[in-house]
Amino acid sequence: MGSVNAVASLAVDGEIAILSINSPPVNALSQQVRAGITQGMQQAIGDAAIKAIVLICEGKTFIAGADITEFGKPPQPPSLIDVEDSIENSPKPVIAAIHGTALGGGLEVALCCHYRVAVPSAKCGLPEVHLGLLPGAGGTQRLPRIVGPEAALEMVTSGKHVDAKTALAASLIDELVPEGELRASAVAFARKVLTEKRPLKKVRDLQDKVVAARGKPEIFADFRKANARKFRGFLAPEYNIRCIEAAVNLPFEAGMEVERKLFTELMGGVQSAAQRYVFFAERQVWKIPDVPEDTPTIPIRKVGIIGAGTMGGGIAMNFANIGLPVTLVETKQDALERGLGVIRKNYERSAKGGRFTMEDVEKRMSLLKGTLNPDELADCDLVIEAVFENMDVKKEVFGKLDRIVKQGAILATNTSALDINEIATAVKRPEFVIGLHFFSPANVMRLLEVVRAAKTSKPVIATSMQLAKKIGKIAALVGVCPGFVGNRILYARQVQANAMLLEGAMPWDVDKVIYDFGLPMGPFAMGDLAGLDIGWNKDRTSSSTIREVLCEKDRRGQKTGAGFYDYDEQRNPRPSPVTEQIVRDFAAKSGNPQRQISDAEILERCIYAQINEGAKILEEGIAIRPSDIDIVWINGYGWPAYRGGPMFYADTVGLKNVVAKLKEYGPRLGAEFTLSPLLEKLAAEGKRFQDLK
Ligand code: 3H9
Repeated sequence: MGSVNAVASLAVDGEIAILSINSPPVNALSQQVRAGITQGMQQAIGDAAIKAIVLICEGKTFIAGADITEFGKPPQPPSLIDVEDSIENSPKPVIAAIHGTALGGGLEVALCCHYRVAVPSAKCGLPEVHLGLLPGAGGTQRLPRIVGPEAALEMVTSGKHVDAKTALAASLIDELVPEGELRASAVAFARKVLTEKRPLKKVRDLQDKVVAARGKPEIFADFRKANARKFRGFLAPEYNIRCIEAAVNLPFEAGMEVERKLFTELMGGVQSAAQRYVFFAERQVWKIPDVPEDTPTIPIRKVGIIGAGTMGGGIAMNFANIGLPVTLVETKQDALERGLGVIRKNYERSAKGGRFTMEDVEKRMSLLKGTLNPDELADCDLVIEAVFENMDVKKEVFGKLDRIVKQGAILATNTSALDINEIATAVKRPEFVIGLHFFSPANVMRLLEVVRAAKTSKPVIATSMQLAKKIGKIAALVGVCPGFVGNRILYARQVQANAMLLEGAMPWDVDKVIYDFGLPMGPFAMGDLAGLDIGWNKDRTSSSTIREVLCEKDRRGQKTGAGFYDYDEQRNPRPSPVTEQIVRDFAAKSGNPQRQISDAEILERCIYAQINEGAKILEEGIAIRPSDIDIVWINGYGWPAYRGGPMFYADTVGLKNVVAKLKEYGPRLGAEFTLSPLLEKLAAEGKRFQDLK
């Protein structure tokens, strides 16, 4: 025995063969891995001295799934099903030895083994749904047979990883073995199977749990109903549910047929293509061409935050969550107390929801120190300013920080709009100035725009990206421009949405189209949520826009019970006759001919204007790559992952079609609108954004 192929090897321990896979980074089931397993199985089965086989992986994880990079390419034998057959039909018991993560095809392979052991830190999951897929190698048929249809429904539609203890309780694994002793323990387990003459247990033959659910369609109906909002627009969750239904109602082979058919359909569809693209985009986004991975970073042991309002407080929570001490500075005692009170309430709500214990609440609160004295920021390694959005105020704060905070510390601003290059002129160390644009609520939203100013140093960028990862954010590095990437593109949409109100559309007409496209809400509902009075000044208001008039009537959004919409006690929106009249008055004054605007026009003008702005952002080098823009819009604005982000969506529509439509709408797009030369060029060349390398 010895090496089977480049990624698989066989070792022998007495009468036990150990088939070991070593294919970094995650032992994905590439053609070589599949071949390695089938050949290794053949060898072990063919050797009369071998009585049982342990399947184990080297490196940081058990098999983490099919090799996603092979999707869409012609299939190479052996298939994953062949691999599974070689294991499941083995006349000798096969034991999966799991560490790290057994995911997707990896767990499906493990489910074909006769027994499974795992270390306590291991996790199991079927995350295919995140790729717009379903487990296509028997996972939907075997999992419910072992854990029951309810638990299976939850696992396949959420894609969540289950920890080893839970997996043991659900019979998904047979035994927990000590950390660091997986191989020896798995061999010992195999010996036990032999000495106790345990049967070759095949999950596919288990019947009890699926039979018990037969004739109970309410299991599925209730599940669909309970998750309707979460699954809205996505195909894969529904297809996963249908497969579990098939597992309950059909014999194994017939269920496999259903799985195969639905898997093939999903794999060929645009949703899965989009979600697979997002998978890689989420990993690309961390890679910065001129800031290599080995760039030195600045140790961050203590964080300072100026401003304990909604933003500052939310930002502070991120750091306390990972055990970093935070000093929060306010100008007034009551504002400080209010800020800390809100943080405590948020934490307590999470504790009540079962996310962590009350003890954790106290631990986190004890890391937060409030003060009115900015001198206490002196020894912080990172200070984030989250004060009022005003250039003079920000510059004054930075000037002060420059005098107070130790050399070598990062000075960050949470501005969402202001020119960070100008802010950096207020300090003598502009290379330490960076933008950390958190999205509200900052303790919840996953996106962080890391804004690189002209003089920001590479270690400051590398540290910010690393820290973002530590606090569980997804960070996109962007450059300085008004609104950066996210809000600049949002603004481009808003211009079109506002214009259409003057041409005959109502706010709810526009919002409905955007909602139906898959975003959580349209531009006007979003305005109501954020507050229409952001940037509004009651002393200088001049009834010059619909929004101003709404504010003047104290319709300042959800918080006042009315904005573009009227809201009931539960904050459910209703189209408002007051708004309708205001819109009609403005439309009449505009002199525009009023017309019925089609849903297609609403969608195209809103979304194509965004795409055009995204192209300009790329031209100007504000974003590194199109997929970074998509990451911003998926994680900061709820763009549906099944449409892959605005730039990916543009590729699916065809850039030629996008340009043609923008030209067709012409003057309607407004005086401010200009077509992006990059977009026009790519369209003329028949290329996609994805072709930009
Ligand atoms: C499936 O199994 C379908 C079957 O049901 C049916 C088939 C018929 N393939 O995430 P990381 C790369 S679908 C190829 O940064 P971590 C990744 O791109 C699959 N490549 O590490 C990255 O490359 P790079 C179901 C993969 O430690 C590198 O590995 N399985 C795959 O933070 C490191 O990744 C899944 O969906 C793959 N399957 O997290 C699991 N996975 O360095 C997907 C990763 O060049 N994977 N890469 O950027 C994960 O969730 C995480 O990677 C994991 C490790 C938790 C395993």
